[in-house]
Amino acid sequence: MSVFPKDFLWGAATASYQVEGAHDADGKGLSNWDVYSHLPGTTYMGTNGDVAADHYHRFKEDVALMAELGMKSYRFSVSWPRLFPKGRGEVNEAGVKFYSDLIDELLKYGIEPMLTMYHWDLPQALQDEIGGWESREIIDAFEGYARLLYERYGDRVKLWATFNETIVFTGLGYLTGMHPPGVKDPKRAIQACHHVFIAHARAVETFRKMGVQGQIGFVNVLQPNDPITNSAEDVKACELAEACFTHWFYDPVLKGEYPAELLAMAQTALGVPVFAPGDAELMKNNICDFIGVNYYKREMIAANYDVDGFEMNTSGQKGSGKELGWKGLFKLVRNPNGRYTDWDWEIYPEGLTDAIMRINKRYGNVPIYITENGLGAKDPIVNGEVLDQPRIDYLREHIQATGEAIKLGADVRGYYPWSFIDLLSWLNGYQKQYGFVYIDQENNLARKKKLSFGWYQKVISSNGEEL
Ligand code: BGP
Repeated sequence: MSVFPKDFLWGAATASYQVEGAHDADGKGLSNWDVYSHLPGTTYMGTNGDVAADHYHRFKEDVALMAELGMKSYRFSVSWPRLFPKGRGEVNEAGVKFYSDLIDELLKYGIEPMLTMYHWDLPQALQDEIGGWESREIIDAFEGYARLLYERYGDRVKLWATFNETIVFTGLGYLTGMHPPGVKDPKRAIQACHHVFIAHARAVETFRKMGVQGQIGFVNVLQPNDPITNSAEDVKACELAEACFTHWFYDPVLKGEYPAELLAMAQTALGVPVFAPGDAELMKNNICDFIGVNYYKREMIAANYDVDGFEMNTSGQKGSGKELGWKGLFKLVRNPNGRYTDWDWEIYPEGLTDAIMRINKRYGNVPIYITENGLGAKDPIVNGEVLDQPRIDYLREHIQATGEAIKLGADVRGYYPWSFIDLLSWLNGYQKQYGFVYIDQENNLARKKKLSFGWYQKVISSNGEEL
């Protein structure tokens, strides 16, 4: 018998900027990514999401493929500037209609929509006019956006996630400078991140006040950190990494507060986050209904006496990734015994069981959805067929790892591989593929099912028994 519950949501995920294209169609405003990706030197070979998979124009064809795959649920995100071209104020009805039609199309096939409100594409107007996430004004703007989503889609969408991977868009946006707005300042990063938690709490509060039927959660990446040796220094460095990367992002939404020790450290050293009156109560009173976990890899951690910097492998040249970290605190190092992808991400399925069980241990038996998991690879094409066997192997092992956590008692309710279709990888271009469906860039973006498509179809129809 399958370890997966009868109503387990087998799904797949995408995000607006990475899949939709149509970046200026039908009254959409520009997002921060529309602007940033056009600046020289920001992305791999200057790739951008202007056209992407053109899902905006082809969503019916794509949803038909989802239905053929047997998907029970589809996780997508809404582009805020498609609905509010300036981030607030005037609503773009054509944008509202696009997601309304998408939701109807999904429901027509019995596919449960999971809607992510913010997967990194901020209206550029909010960056220019108020300073984006650094301004408290954004909290009201986000709440207004959330309210519109509840009003227009609340009758049909039952699964809601406010934010995707806050660590990435605030960390890369304000600390390492690799995402928009390209700032490198820990103090500004921590305060921007605080505004995200408050915007989240406000959106949850409004959701409940408006009586929207369904569940609302938050999506985080989880990279379990393990010390590279058992030495006291490495273990201590690893505990700090776990607090910074994991507890800082999960505690506020699942416990309604920051981890106390780290909060004291940040406030003493940098004077942030600054709380406004009411912030602490708002966080405390608006704990999530569920948590979405994105899992790709784990990180090995060592004490750090030398490395200060963040150079990533964005080319897919295996081994070109460098050690990265903060001098004096910790660094991320390579596991000499590990299996790695071409982008130097460790393939470690047991880490997914660990990730789930670490959440279970710290926060109790909270409902969990695996909202992303997948292998980025340059897929081989043989006689016109996309033979992505490594993806099948990766997903099989990770589905098994999810099953292990369920056996251990975790309440995992769904699994959404990243990604349904090939799409733009933010910094790595189109050559880092994740999809079950291939996009032929040479042939008018024609869709083609990969080997993994037929495989995942069986996984779903057997409720995870046939792997
Ligand atoms: C997550 C993001 C996704 C997706 C994925 C793969 O962090 O939520 O949007 O991009 O990672 O990452 P990448 O595209 O960098 O390989």
